[in-house]
Amino acid sequence: MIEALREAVLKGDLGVARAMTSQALADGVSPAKILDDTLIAAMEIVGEEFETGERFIPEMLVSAEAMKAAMSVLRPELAATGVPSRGKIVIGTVEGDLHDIGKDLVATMLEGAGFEVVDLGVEATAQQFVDAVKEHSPDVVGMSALLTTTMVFMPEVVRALEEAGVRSQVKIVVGGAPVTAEFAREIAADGYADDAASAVTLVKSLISGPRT
Ligand code: B1M
Repeated sequence: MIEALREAVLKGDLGVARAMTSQALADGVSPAKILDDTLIAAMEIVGEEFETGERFIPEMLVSAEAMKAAMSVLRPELAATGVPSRGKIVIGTVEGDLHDIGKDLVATMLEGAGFEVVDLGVEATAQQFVDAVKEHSPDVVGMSALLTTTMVFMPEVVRALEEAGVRSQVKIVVGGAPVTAEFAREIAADGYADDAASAVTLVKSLISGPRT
């Protein structure tokens, strides 16, 4: 089952990916195992094949769509319902960056942990982050970047929040494959998370703990 689902994502077969995810859940496979051992594992392979020239953008895209199809089945299992709000987070993938699977996963896990999430989608500009902070008064701003060429927009968002006079009202959390804890410190973010589960732990600790 796990192998077949991974294959479906690799081949970009949306229908099979959706059906296999439902079947795996019905068979009692945990949502975390489906996510880590099949979906994320498949995207790792997709990335490696892209790097070695075995796969091109359209094939990378169909795999991403298949992962999203599987996620549409998995999402309700990952997100708990009826949990009172623990806080609010504005999240987005930064300017110039179209990668949203990881950001969506972080958003889903945060929702599952009881946070209210305002999702700015992809290619969110610094101004959009500022406007969203003014409009929604979140506790946390989360930025995702998957490209070395777009992570440079993260400090721009930090600067824009400072210039708009709202930086001190929020904690800033960053993540995404090329982002590191060191980079987060350099740009004066409040924290970095490696994956969706640690993003939830980080956000919880930032909201309950004192501002550093
Ligand atoms: Co792109 N791509 N891509 N791509 N793509 C990567 C990122 C790449 C590493 C592939 C490779 O070369 N091996 C490479 C980046 C190289 C670099 O800069 N270092 C790359 C490239 C080069 C590109 C293009 C430039 C290709 C081109 O056009 N020549 C182009 C850029 C487009 C753009 O954004 N402007 C491009 C396009 C695309 C597609 C559109 C085809 C598609 C994205 C579809 C979509 O997202 N809707 C795509 C895909 C699918 C990938 C790979 C294969 C998979 C990404 C993914 O979804 N991973 C990726 C290779 C790889 O990552 N192995 C690759 C699964 C996801 C669950 O993980 O997003 O890392 P991830 O999220 C994790 C953590 O990072 C973390 O938690 C998540 C869950 O665990 N996290 C956070 C993420 N955000 C967080 C925020 C947080 C905290 C944690 O706090 C707020």
